[in-house]
Amino acid sequence: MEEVRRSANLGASIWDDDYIQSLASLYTGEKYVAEAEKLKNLVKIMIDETEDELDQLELIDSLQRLGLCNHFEDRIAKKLDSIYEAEKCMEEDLHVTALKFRLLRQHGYHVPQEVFCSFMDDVGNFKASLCEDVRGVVSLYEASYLSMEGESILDLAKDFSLNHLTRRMDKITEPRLAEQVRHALEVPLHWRVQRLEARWYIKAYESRSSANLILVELAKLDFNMVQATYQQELKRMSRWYKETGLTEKLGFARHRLAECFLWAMGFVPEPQLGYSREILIKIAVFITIIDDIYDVYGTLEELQLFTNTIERWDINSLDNLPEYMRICFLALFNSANELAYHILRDQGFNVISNLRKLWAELCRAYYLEARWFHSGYVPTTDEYLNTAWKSISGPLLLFYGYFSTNPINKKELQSLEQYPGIIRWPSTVLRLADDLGTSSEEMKRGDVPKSVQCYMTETGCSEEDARKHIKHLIETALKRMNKEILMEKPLKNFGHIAMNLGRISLCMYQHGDGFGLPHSETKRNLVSLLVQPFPMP
Ligand code: 0FV
Ligand code: MN
Ligand code: MN
Ligand code: MN
Ligand code: MN
Repeated sequence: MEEVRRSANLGASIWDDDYIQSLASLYTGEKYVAEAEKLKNLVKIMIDETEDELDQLELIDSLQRLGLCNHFEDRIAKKLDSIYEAEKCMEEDLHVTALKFRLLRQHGYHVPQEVFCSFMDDVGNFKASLCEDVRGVVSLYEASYLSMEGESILDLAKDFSLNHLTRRMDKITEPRLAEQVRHALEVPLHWRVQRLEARWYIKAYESRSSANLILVELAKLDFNMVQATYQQELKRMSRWYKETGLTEKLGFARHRLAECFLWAMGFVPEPQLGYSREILIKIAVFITIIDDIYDVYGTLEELQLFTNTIERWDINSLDNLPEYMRICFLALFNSANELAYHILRDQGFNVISNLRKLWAELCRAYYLEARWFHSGYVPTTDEYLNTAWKSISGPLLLFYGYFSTNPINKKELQSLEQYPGIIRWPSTVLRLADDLGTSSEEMKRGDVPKSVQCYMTETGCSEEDARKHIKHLIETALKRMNKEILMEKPLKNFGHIAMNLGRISLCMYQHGDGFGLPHSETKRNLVSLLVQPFPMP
Protein backbone atom coordinates (compact mmCIF):
# COMPACT_ATOMS: atom_id res chain seq x y z
CA MET A 1 0.00 0.00 0.00
CA GLU A 2 1.27 3.42 -0.89
CA GLU A 3 1.93 5.48 2.24
CA VAL A 4 0.95 9.11 2.45
CA ARG A 5 4.11 11.14 2.73
CA ARG A 6 4.75 14.85 2.94
CA SER A 7 6.68 16.77 0.28
CA ALA A 8 8.93 19.81 0.40
CA ASN A 9 9.12 20.43 -3.31
CA LEU A 10 6.79 23.39 -3.46
CA GLY A 11 7.25 24.14 -7.10
CA ALA A 12 10.10 23.22 -9.38
CA SER A 13 13.09 25.48 -9.85
CA ILE A 14 12.78 28.26 -12.40
CA TRP A 15 16.42 27.68 -13.29
CA ASP A 16 16.19 24.62 -15.51
CA ASP A 17 19.21 23.29 -17.34
CA ASP A 18 18.12 24.53 -20.78
CA TYR A 19 17.86 28.05 -19.47
CA ILE A 20 21.17 27.88 -17.64
CA GLN A 21 22.99 26.52 -20.71
CA SER A 22 21.63 29.42 -22.75
CA LEU A 23 23.43 31.99 -20.60
CA ALA A 24 26.29 33.71 -22.37
CA SER A 25 28.67 36.58 -21.79
CA LEU A 26 30.82 38.73 -24.04
CA TYR A 27 33.31 39.39 -21.29
CA THR A 28 35.73 36.54 -21.73
CA GLY A 29 39.11 36.45 -23.39
CA GLU A 30 42.42 38.28 -23.48
CA LYS A 31 41.10 41.56 -24.78
CA TYR A 32 39.21 42.29 -21.58
CA VAL A 33 41.95 40.96 -19.33
CA ALA A 34 44.40 43.39 -20.93
CA GLU A 35 41.92 46.24 -20.69
CA ALA A 36 41.35 45.54 -16.99
CA GLU A 37 45.11 45.39 -16.32
CA LYS A 38 45.55 48.80 -17.88
CA LEU A 39 42.83 50.25 -15.67
CA LYS A 40 44.20 48.53 -12.57
CA ASN A 41 47.57 50.14 -13.14
CA LEU A 42 45.93 53.55 -13.28
CA VAL A 43 44.11 52.85 -10.01
CA LYS A 44 47.37 51.75 -8.36
CA ILE A 45 48.88 55.11 -9.22
CA MET A 46 45.74 56.78 -7.90
CA ILE A 47 46.06 54.96 -4.57
CA ASP A 48 49.76 55.80 -4.27
CA GLU A 49 49.21 59.45 -5.04
CA THR A 50 46.29 60.10 -2.72
CA GLU A 51 47.74 62.08 0.18
CA ASP A 52 44.93 63.50 2.25
CA GLU A 53 43.69 61.14 4.95
CA LEU A 54 39.98 61.57 4.27
CA ASP A 55 40.57 61.10 0.54
CA GLN A 56 42.49 57.90 1.30
CA LEU A 57 39.72 56.57 3.51
CA GLU A 58 37.03 57.36 0.98
CA LEU A 59 39.02 55.78 -1.83
CA ILE A 60 39.47 52.56 0.16
CA ASP A 61 35.77 52.57 1.05
CA SER A 62 34.81 53.02 -2.60
CA LEU A 63 37.17 50.26 -3.75
CA GLN A 64 35.62 47.86 -1.25
CA ARG A 65 32.08 48.75 -2.13
CA LEU A 66 32.73 48.62 -5.86
CA GLY A 67 33.94 45.05 -5.36
CA LEU A 68 37.51 45.88 -6.34
CA CYS A 69 39.53 45.71 -3.16
CA ASN A 70 40.84 42.19 -3.83
CA HIS A 71 42.96 43.62 -6.69
CA PHE A 72 44.69 46.09 -4.40
CA GLU A 73 44.99 44.25 -1.11
CA ASP A 74 48.68 45.01 -0.48
CA ARG A 75 48.32 48.69 -1.22
CA ILE A 76 45.19 49.02 0.90
CA ALA A 77 46.86 47.21 3.81
CA LYS A 78 49.86 49.56 3.60
CA LYS A 79 47.65 52.64 3.58
CA LEU A 80 45.60 51.43 6.52
CA ASP A 81 48.78 50.62 8.45
CA SER A 82 50.01 54.15 8.05
CA ILE A 83 46.61 55.62 8.90
CA TYR A 84 46.50 53.45 12.02
CA GLU A 85 49.97 54.50 13.07
CA ALA A 86 49.46 58.21 12.42
CA GLU A 87 47.69 58.39 15.80
CA LYS A 88 45.96 61.67 15.29
CA CYS A 89 44.32 63.09 18.36
CA MET A 90 40.54 63.28 18.61
CA GLU A 91 38.90 64.19 15.35
CA GLU A 92 36.47 67.05 15.02
CA ASP A 93 34.52 65.48 12.24
CA LEU A 94 32.06 62.63 12.80
CA HIS A 95 32.24 61.28 9.25
CA VAL A 96 36.05 61.02 9.29
CA THR A 97 36.14 59.44 12.73
CA ALA A 98 33.42 56.91 11.97
CA LEU A 99 34.75 55.98 8.54
CA LYS A 100 38.25 55.51 9.90
CA PHE A 101 36.93 53.44 12.81
CA ARG A 102 34.90 51.18 10.53
CA LEU A 103 37.59 50.58 7.94
CA LEU A 104 40.26 49.89 10.54
CA ARG A 105 38.10 47.45 12.49
CA GLN A 106 36.94 45.76 9.29
CA HIS A 107 40.58 45.01 8.63
CA GLY A 108 41.18 43.71 12.14
CA TYR A 109 42.87 46.74 13.78
CA HIS A 110 42.06 47.37 17.41
CA VAL A 111 40.45 50.79 17.67
CA PRO A 112 38.72 51.63 20.95
CA GLN A 113 35.07 52.67 20.99
CA GLU A 114 36.15 55.74 22.99
CA VAL A 115 37.08 57.56 19.76
CA PHE A 116 33.41 58.59 19.77
CA CYS A 117 33.50 60.20 23.23
CA SER A 118 34.18 63.64 21.83
CA PHE A 119 30.77 63.53 20.11
CA MET A 120 28.92 62.94 23.37
CA ASP A 121 27.64 65.45 25.91
CA ASP A 122 28.27 65.57 29.67
CA VAL A 123 25.58 63.01 30.48
CA GLY A 124 26.83 60.54 27.87
CA ASN A 125 24.38 61.07 25.01
CA PHE A 126 25.35 61.76 21.44
CA LYS A 127 25.08 65.53 20.92
CA ALA A 128 21.81 66.69 19.38
CA SER A 129 23.73 69.11 17.13
CA LEU A 130 25.14 66.14 15.18
CA CYS A 131 21.73 65.62 13.59
CA GLU A 132 22.38 68.27 10.97
CA ASP A 133 25.22 66.15 9.61
CA VAL A 134 23.33 63.35 7.82
CA ARG A 135 26.46 62.00 6.16
CA GLY A 136 28.20 61.84 9.54
CA VAL A 137 25.27 60.06 11.17
CA VAL A 138 25.15 57.51 8.34
CA SER A 139 28.85 56.83 8.88
CA LEU A 140 28.28 56.49 12.62
CA TYR A 141 25.47 54.03 11.93
CA GLU A 142 27.69 51.92 9.67
CA ALA A 143 30.54 52.02 12.21
CA SER A 144 28.30 50.90 15.07
CA TYR A 145 27.87 47.45 13.46
CA LEU A 146 31.53 46.69 14.12
CA SER A 147 30.78 46.44 17.82
CA MET A 148 31.55 43.68 20.26
CA GLU A 149 29.49 42.61 23.24
CA GLY A 150 29.60 45.05 26.13
CA GLU A 151 30.62 48.08 24.07
CA SER A 152 27.99 50.43 25.38
CA ILE A 153 29.16 53.52 23.49
CA LEU A 154 28.65 51.67 20.22
CA ASP A 155 25.24 50.44 21.36
CA LEU A 156 24.31 54.04 22.03
CA ALA A 157 25.72 55.05 18.66
CA LYS A 158 23.56 52.44 16.96
CA ASP A 159 20.38 53.53 18.78
CA PHE A 160 21.08 57.18 18.20
CA SER A 161 21.85 56.90 14.49
CA LEU A 162 19.11 54.37 13.77
CA ASN A 163 16.45 56.46 15.49
CA HIS A 164 17.62 59.65 13.95
CA LEU A 165 17.87 58.31 10.40
CA THR A 166 14.52 56.53 10.60
CA ARG A 167 12.77 59.69 11.73
CA ARG A 168 14.67 61.83 9.26
CA MET A 169 14.05 59.55 6.24
CA ASP A 170 10.81 61.20 5.05
CA LYS A 171 12.22 64.69 5.23
CA ILE A 172 15.25 64.15 3.03
CA THR A 173 14.46 65.90 -0.23
CA GLU A 174 17.64 65.07 -2.11
CA PRO A 175 16.77 61.78 -3.90
CA ARG A 176 20.30 60.37 -4.00
CA LEU A 177 20.81 60.94 -0.29
CA ALA A 178 17.39 59.47 0.50
CA GLU A 179 18.21 56.32 -1.47
CA GLN A 180 21.56 56.07 0.28
CA VAL A 181 19.92 56.30 3.72
CA ARG A 182 17.23 53.78 2.76
CA HIS A 183 19.89 51.35 1.56
CA ALA A 184 21.91 51.80 4.75
CA LEU A 185 18.91 51.23 7.01
CA GLU A 186 17.92 48.09 5.16
CA VAL A 187 21.16 46.23 5.99
CA PRO A 188 24.36 47.77 7.39
CA LEU A 189 27.34 47.72 5.08
CA HIS A 190 29.42 45.47 7.30
CA TRP A 191 26.86 42.69 6.96
CA ARG A 192 26.10 43.02 3.25
CA VAL A 193 26.98 40.42 0.64
CA GLN A 194 29.94 41.81 -1.28
CA ARG A 195 28.94 41.11 -4.89
CA LEU A 196 25.38 42.31 -4.37
CA GLU A 197 26.67 45.48 -2.76
CA ALA A 198 28.97 45.98 -5.76
CA ARG A 199 26.02 45.66 -8.10
CA TRP A 200 24.13 48.35 -6.18
CA TYR A 201 27.04 50.63 -5.42
CA ILE A 202 28.46 50.83 -8.93
CA LYS A 203 25.25 52.53 -10.01
CA ALA A 204 25.02 54.74 -6.92
CA TYR A 205 28.65 55.77 -7.21
CA GLU A 206 28.41 56.46 -10.93
CA SER A 207 25.61 58.95 -10.42
CA ARG A 208 27.73 61.19 -8.18
CA SER A 209 29.17 64.32 -9.70
CA SER A 210 32.48 63.49 -8.01
CA ALA A 211 32.64 59.94 -9.40
CA ASN A 212 36.02 58.87 -10.71
CA LEU A 213 35.44 57.55 -14.21
CA ILE A 214 38.38 55.17 -14.17
CA LEU A 215 36.97 53.48 -11.08
CA VAL A 216 33.54 53.26 -12.68
CA GLU A 217 34.92 51.70 -15.82
CA LEU A 218 37.09 49.20 -13.99
CA ALA A 219 34.28 48.26 -11.60
CA LYS A 220 31.85 47.55 -14.45
CA LEU A 221 34.38 45.65 -16.49
CA ASP A 222 35.48 43.61 -13.48
CA PHE A 223 31.88 42.86 -12.53
CA ASN A 224 31.11 41.66 -16.04
CA MET A 225 34.22 39.51 -16.20
CA VAL A 226 33.46 37.91 -12.83
CA GLN A 227 29.91 37.33 -14.04
CA ALA A 228 31.25 35.44 -17.06
CA THR A 229 33.26 33.23 -14.70
CA TYR A 230 30.22 32.56 -12.51
CA GLN A 231 28.16 31.68 -15.58
CA GLN A 232 30.66 29.06 -16.68
CA GLU A 233 30.60 27.56 -13.21
CA LEU A 234 26.83 27.45 -13.01
CA LYS A 235 26.63 25.75 -16.41
CA ARG A 236 29.09 23.12 -15.25
CA MET A 237 27.20 22.56 -12.01
CA SER A 238 23.90 22.30 -13.84
CA ARG A 239 25.31 19.61 -16.11
CA TRP A 240 26.60 17.79 -13.03
CA TYR A 241 23.22 18.00 -11.31
CA LYS A 242 21.38 16.80 -14.36
CA GLU A 243 23.78 13.90 -14.72
CA THR A 244 23.15 12.76 -11.12
CA GLY A 245 19.48 12.28 -11.94
CA LEU A 246 18.55 13.40 -8.43
CA THR A 247 15.73 15.65 -9.58
CA GLU A 248 13.83 12.75 -11.10
CA LYS A 249 14.79 10.15 -8.52
CA LEU A 250 13.90 12.28 -5.50
CA GLY A 251 10.89 14.26 -6.61
CA PHE A 252 9.72 15.04 -3.07
CA ALA A 253 12.78 17.16 -2.25
CA ARG A 254 13.66 20.76 -3.00
CA HIS A 255 15.92 21.07 -6.02
CA ARG A 256 17.57 24.45 -5.73
CA LEU A 257 20.79 24.43 -7.69
CA ALA A 258 20.80 28.13 -8.59
CA GLU A 259 19.93 29.10 -5.03
CA CYS A 260 22.78 26.92 -3.78
CA PHE A 261 24.95 28.82 -6.22
CA LEU A 262 23.86 32.11 -4.67
CA TRP A 263 24.87 30.72 -1.26
CA ALA A 264 28.25 29.76 -2.56
CA MET A 265 28.82 33.14 -4.26
CA GLY A 266 28.01 34.96 -1.05
CA PHE A 267 30.15 32.64 1.00
CA VAL A 268 33.22 32.45 -1.24
CA PRO A 269 32.92 35.19 -3.88
CA GLU A 270 36.53 35.37 -5.10
CA PRO A 271 36.52 34.53 -8.82
CA GLN A 272 39.68 32.44 -8.53
CA LEU A 273 38.06 30.15 -5.92
CA GLY A 274 35.74 28.35 -8.33
CA TYR A 275 36.81 24.95 -7.02
CA SER A 276 35.63 25.89 -3.56
CA ARG A 277 32.28 27.07 -4.90
CA GLU A 278 31.89 23.79 -6.76
CA ILE A 279 32.51 21.79 -3.57
CA LEU A 280 30.14 24.00 -1.57
CA ILE A 281 27.36 23.86 -4.15
CA LYS A 282 27.52 20.09 -4.26
CA ILE A 283 27.24 19.71 -0.51
CA ALA A 284 24.52 22.35 -0.28
CA VAL A 285 22.54 20.29 -2.79
CA PHE A 286 22.97 17.18 -0.65
CA ILE A 287 22.18 19.02 2.57
CA THR A 288 18.96 20.33 1.06
CA ILE A 289 17.83 16.89 -0.06
CA ILE A 290 18.83 15.09 3.14
CA ASP A 291 17.19 17.78 5.26
CA ASP A 292 13.96 17.14 3.36
CA ILE A 293 14.32 13.41 3.89
CA TYR A 294 14.52 13.91 7.65
CA ASP A 295 11.99 16.73 7.96
CA VAL A 296 9.41 15.67 5.47
CA TYR A 297 9.63 12.41 3.60
CA GLY A 298 11.29 9.68 5.66
CA THR A 299 9.63 7.51 8.28
CA LEU A 300 11.29 7.43 11.68
CA GLU A 301 12.46 3.85 11.09
CA GLU A 302 14.03 4.72 7.76
CA LEU A 303 15.72 7.72 9.33
CA GLN A 304 17.32 5.53 11.94
CA LEU A 305 18.69 3.24 9.22
CA PHE A 306 20.02 6.18 7.25
CA THR A 307 21.66 7.71 10.32
CA ASN A 308 23.38 4.40 11.06
CA THR A 309 24.62 4.05 7.50
CA ILE A 310 26.05 7.58 7.55
CA GLU A 311 27.65 7.05 10.96
CA ARG A 312 29.38 3.92 9.79
CA TRP A 313 30.07 5.43 6.35
CA ASP A 314 29.23 1.97 5.25
CA ILE A 315 28.79 1.23 1.60
CA ASN A 316 28.13 -2.43 2.43
CA SER A 317 24.84 -1.70 4.15
CA LEU A 318 23.48 0.10 1.09
CA ASP A 319 21.05 -2.72 0.36
CA ASN A 320 19.37 -2.32 3.74
CA LEU A 321 18.14 1.12 2.73
CA PRO A 322 14.97 1.93 0.77
CA GLU A 323 15.60 2.83 -2.87
CA TYR A 324 15.37 6.61 -2.49
CA MET A 325 17.91 6.56 0.36
CA ARG A 326 20.29 4.35 -1.59
CA ILE A 327 20.43 6.82 -4.42
CA CYS A 328 21.02 9.66 -2.03
CA PHE A 329 23.63 7.92 0.09
CA LEU A 330 25.68 6.62 -2.81
CA ALA A 331 25.70 10.02 -4.54
CA LEU A 332 26.79 11.70 -1.30
CA PHE A 333 29.35 9.02 -0.56
CA ASN A 334 30.94 9.41 -3.98
CA SER A 335 31.00 13.16 -3.81
CA ALA A 336 32.53 13.30 -0.31
CA ASN A 337 35.12 10.70 -1.24
CA GLU A 338 35.97 12.62 -4.39
CA LEU A 339 36.79 15.72 -2.35
CA ALA A 340 38.83 13.62 0.04
CA TYR A 341 40.68 12.10 -2.90
CA HIS A 342 41.57 15.55 -4.26
CA ILE A 343 42.88 16.62 -0.88
CA LEU A 344 44.87 13.41 -0.52
CA ARG A 345 46.28 13.81 -4.02
CA ASP A 346 47.22 17.47 -3.62
CA GLN A 347 48.17 17.72 0.04
CA GLY A 348 48.81 14.19 1.26
CA PHE A 349 46.20 14.72 3.93
CA ASN A 350 43.41 12.20 4.62
CA VAL A 351 40.18 13.93 5.67
CA ILE A 352 37.80 10.97 5.29
CA SER A 353 37.36 10.59 9.04
CA ASN A 354 36.69 14.32 9.38
CA LEU A 355 34.05 14.32 6.65
CA ARG A 356 32.47 11.22 8.01
CA LYS A 357 32.31 12.68 11.50
CA LEU A 358 30.74 15.92 10.21
CA TRP A 359 28.04 14.13 8.25
CA ALA A 360 27.35 11.81 11.17
CA GLU A 361 26.97 14.73 13.50
CA LEU A 362 24.60 16.48 11.11
CA CYS A 363 22.45 13.39 10.66
CA ARG A 364 22.36 12.71 14.40
CA ALA A 365 21.08 16.25 14.92
CA TYR A 366 18.50 15.74 12.14
CA TYR A 367 17.44 12.47 13.71
CA LEU A 368 17.03 13.98 17.17
CA GLU A 369 14.81 16.72 15.70
CA ALA A 370 12.76 14.09 13.85
CA ARG A 371 12.23 12.23 17.13
CA TRP A 372 11.15 15.46 18.78
CA PHE A 373 8.68 16.04 15.99
CA HIS A 374 7.24 12.53 16.01
CA SER A 375 6.80 12.55 19.79
CA GLY A 376 5.42 16.10 19.95
CA TYR A 377 8.22 17.21 22.27
CA VAL A 378 8.91 20.95 22.61
CA PRO A 379 12.42 21.64 23.93
CA THR A 380 13.42 24.80 25.76
CA THR A 381 15.06 27.44 23.56
CA ASP A 382 18.49 26.54 24.93
CA GLU A 383 18.03 22.83 24.41
CA TYR A 384 16.77 23.48 20.89
CA LEU A 385 19.67 25.77 20.02
CA ASN A 386 22.23 23.28 21.29
CA THR A 387 21.18 20.98 18.46
CA ALA A 388 19.89 23.51 15.97
CA TRP A 389 23.13 25.42 15.35
CA LYS A 390 24.47 22.12 14.07
CA SER A 391 21.34 20.89 12.30
CA ILE A 392 21.39 23.92 10.02
CA SER A 393 24.64 22.49 8.61
CA GLY A 394 26.82 25.47 9.53
CA PRO A 395 29.74 23.35 10.79
CA LEU A 396 29.68 21.23 7.65
CA LEU A 397 29.61 24.27 5.37
CA LEU A 398 32.44 25.93 7.26
CA PHE A 399 34.66 22.83 7.28
CA TYR A 400 34.09 22.29 3.57
CA GLY A 401 34.87 25.97 3.12
CA TYR A 402 38.10 25.54 5.04
CA PHE A 403 39.10 22.35 3.22
CA SER A 404 38.51 23.84 -0.20
CA THR A 405 40.22 27.22 0.27
CA ASN A 406 43.17 26.58 2.55
CA PRO A 407 46.24 24.44 2.69
CA ILE A 408 45.20 22.19 5.56
CA ASN A 409 47.17 22.64 8.73
CA LYS A 410 46.92 19.98 11.41
CA LYS A 411 46.91 22.42 14.33
CA GLU A 412 44.23 24.60 12.75
CA LEU A 413 42.10 21.59 11.98
CA GLN A 414 42.36 20.35 15.55
CA SER A 415 41.36 23.75 16.89
CA LEU A 416 38.39 23.91 14.49
CA GLU A 417 37.23 20.54 15.74
CA GLN A 418 36.64 22.05 19.16
CA TYR A 419 33.93 24.16 17.45
CA PRO A 420 35.31 27.55 18.51
CA GLY A 421 33.44 30.82 17.89
CA ILE A 422 34.49 30.89 14.24
CA ILE A 423 32.29 27.81 13.72
CA ARG A 424 29.64 28.38 16.34
CA TRP A 425 28.52 31.98 15.79
CA PRO A 426 28.14 32.03 12.00
CA SER A 427 26.21 28.76 12.30
CA THR A 428 24.00 30.33 14.96
CA VAL A 429 23.26 33.31 12.72
CA LEU A 430 22.38 30.94 9.89
CA ARG A 431 20.06 28.92 12.13
CA LEU A 432 18.25 31.88 13.65
CA ALA A 433 17.87 33.74 10.36
CA ASP A 434 16.52 30.55 8.80
CA ASP A 435 14.04 30.15 11.65
CA LEU A 436 12.75 33.69 11.19
CA GLY A 437 12.34 33.11 7.46
CA THR A 438 11.07 29.52 7.32
CA SER A 439 9.39 28.48 10.57
CA SER A 440 5.89 29.78 9.74
CA GLU A 441 5.67 27.55 6.66
CA GLU A 442 7.38 24.71 8.49
CA MET A 443 4.75 24.78 11.23
CA LYS A 444 1.94 24.70 8.66
CA ARG A 445 3.46 21.69 6.94
CA GLY A 446 4.38 19.97 10.20
CA ASP A 447 7.95 20.17 11.49
CA VAL A 448 9.84 20.37 14.75
CA PRO A 449 9.20 23.65 16.66
CA LYS A 450 11.92 26.15 15.81
CA SER A 451 13.50 28.86 17.99
CA VAL A 452 10.50 31.18 17.60
CA GLN A 453 8.03 28.50 18.73
CA CYS A 454 10.27 27.11 21.49
CA TYR A 455 10.64 30.58 22.95
CA MET A 456 6.89 31.22 22.77
CA THR A 457 6.15 27.94 24.55
CA GLU A 458 8.83 28.58 27.13
CA THR A 459 7.80 32.13 28.01
CA GLY A 460 4.18 32.32 26.90
CA CYS A 461 4.95 35.45 24.87
CA SER A 462 3.45 36.46 21.51
CA GLU A 463 5.02 35.50 18.20
CA GLU A 464 5.95 39.11 17.64
CA ASP A 465 7.87 39.27 20.91
CA ALA A 466 9.52 35.93 20.23
CA ARG A 467 10.72 37.23 16.87
CA LYS A 468 12.14 40.31 18.58
CA HIS A 469 13.99 38.07 20.98
CA ILE A 470 15.43 35.97 18.14
CA LYS A 471 16.58 39.12 16.35
CA HIS A 472 18.32 40.12 19.53
CA LEU A 473 20.05 36.72 19.66
CA ILE A 474 21.21 37.29 16.08
CA GLU A 475 22.66 40.69 17.01
CA THR A 476 24.56 39.08 19.87
CA ALA A 477 25.94 36.34 17.62
CA LEU A 478 27.06 38.99 15.11
CA LYS A 479 28.89 40.88 17.86
CA ARG A 480 30.61 37.67 18.88
CA MET A 481 31.68 37.15 15.28
CA ASN A 482 33.23 40.62 15.33
CA LYS A 483 35.16 39.76 18.45
CA GLU A 484 36.09 36.14 17.94
CA ILE A 485 36.70 36.20 14.20
CA LEU A 486 37.51 39.74 13.11
CA MET A 487 39.45 40.93 16.13
CA GLU A 488 40.97 37.71 17.47
CA LYS A 489 41.84 36.36 13.99
CA PRO A 490 42.04 32.69 14.95
CA LEU A 491 42.68 31.41 11.40
CA LYS A 492 44.61 33.60 9.06
CA ASN A 493 42.95 32.98 5.72
CA PHE A 494 39.60 31.76 6.80
CA GLY A 495 38.11 34.51 8.95
CA HIS A 496 36.59 36.48 6.09
CA ILE A 497 34.90 33.37 4.72
CA ALA A 498 33.34 32.62 8.11
CA MET A 499 32.14 36.24 8.28
CA ASN A 500 30.60 35.81 4.83
CA LEU A 501 28.46 32.92 6.06
CA GLY A 502 26.75 35.38 8.41
CA ARG A 503 26.25 37.81 5.52
CA ILE A 504 24.67 35.43 3.04
CA SER A 505 22.48 33.96 5.80
CA LEU A 506 21.02 37.37 6.60
CA CYS A 507 20.52 38.04 2.89
CA MET A 508 18.85 34.74 2.06
CA TYR A 509 16.16 35.11 4.72
CA GLN A 510 15.77 38.87 4.77
CA HIS A 511 12.38 38.70 3.09
CA GLY A 512 11.21 35.26 4.22
CA ASP A 513 12.35 31.91 2.83
CA GLY A 514 14.57 33.03 -0.03
CA PHE A 515 15.94 29.53 -0.45
CA GLY A 516 13.12 27.02 -0.30
CA LEU A 517 10.48 29.33 -1.77
CA PRO A 518 12.79 31.48 -3.87
CA HIS A 519 10.81 34.68 -4.02
CA SER A 520 11.30 37.66 -6.23
CA GLU A 521 14.28 38.97 -4.24
CA THR A 522 16.37 35.80 -4.66
CA LYS A 523 15.52 35.73 -8.34
CA ARG A 524 16.44 39.38 -8.73
CA ASN A 525 19.73 38.78 -6.95
CA LEU A 526 20.55 35.79 -9.13
CA VAL A 527 19.64 37.61 -12.32
CA SER A 528 21.72 40.63 -11.40
CA LEU A 529 24.78 38.55 -10.53
CA LEU A 530 24.54 35.93 -13.25
CA VAL A 531 22.58 37.21 -16.19
CA GLN A 532 22.70 40.96 -16.66
CA PRO A 533 26.02 42.63 -17.39
CA PHE A 534 26.60 46.36 -16.95
CA PRO A 535 26.22 47.97 -20.36
CA MET A 536 29.57 49.42 -21.39
CA PRO A 537 30.38 51.90 -24.10
C1 0FV B 1 17.35 25.31 5.07
O1 0FV B 1 16.17 24.59 4.91
C2 0FV B 1 18.18 24.91 4.00
F1 0FV B 1 17.85 25.37 2.85
C3 0FV B 1 19.14 24.01 4.11
C4 0FV B 1 19.53 23.43 5.43
C5 0FV B 1 19.84 23.49 2.91
C6 0FV B 1 20.93 24.28 2.31
C7 0FV B 1 21.60 25.10 3.25
C8 0FV B 1 22.60 25.83 3.01
C9 0FV B 1 23.32 25.85 1.73
C10 0FV B 1 23.05 26.72 4.06
P1 0FV B 1 15.19 24.41 6.12
O2 0FV B 1 14.64 25.72 6.55
O3 0FV B 1 14.24 23.33 5.78
O4 0FV B 1 16.24 23.88 7.23
P2 0FV B 1 15.79 23.38 8.67
O5 0FV B 1 17.09 23.12 9.38
O6 0FV B 1 15.01 24.49 9.28
O7 0FV B 1 15.02 22.16 8.46
MN1 MN C 1 39.04 44.06 2.03
MN1 MN D 1 13.91 21.51 6.74
MN1 MN E 1 15.68 20.20 9.23
MN1 MN F 1 14.00 26.12 8.50
